[in-house]
Amino acid sequence: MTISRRTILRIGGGVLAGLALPRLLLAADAVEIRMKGNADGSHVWFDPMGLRIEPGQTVRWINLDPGNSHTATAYHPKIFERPLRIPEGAEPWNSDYLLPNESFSVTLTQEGVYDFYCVPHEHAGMVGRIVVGQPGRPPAASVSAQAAGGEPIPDIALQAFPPVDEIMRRGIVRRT
Ligand SMILES: [Cu+2]
Repeated sequence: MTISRRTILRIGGGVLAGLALPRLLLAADAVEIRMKGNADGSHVWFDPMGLRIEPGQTVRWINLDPGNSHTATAYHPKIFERPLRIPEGAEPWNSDYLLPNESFSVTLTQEGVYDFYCVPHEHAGMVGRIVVGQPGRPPAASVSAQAAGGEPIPDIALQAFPPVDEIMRRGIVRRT
């Protein structure tokens, strides 16, 4: 996995230190996930919130919400001690706060199901799921969603993840 971002880490850069080496990347073939919000900020979401890609493809999150900062953060014990919801052995990521029009990219090489969230809006259900290749078995989510220590995942977020089979069938799942 490679991690890149176009902007300097502003907040909490220490959290990322040691997790992965950022490098610049031309992500021309990246699949885009947009961070969106409505005008009064009462609804925020990832668009799409479910995505299927092939191993080695790059996902690029871009904040197209003029009124909010957002993050794309993997559920992983190494990042804020959250439950593991990406494949075992896969490197977790944390975009840190993206201001409007900032973006962040991750290349996912390992097959499986990757769940991520927005740090300030997880409690508003701002989560997403990426399926890479053919997931071998149900995501860690279904067996150990609350197994790790740290803050449990709120119900509104748990209910927002699109089902894996729907992502496999449709390729892209948008907020309804
Ligand atoms: Cu957000």
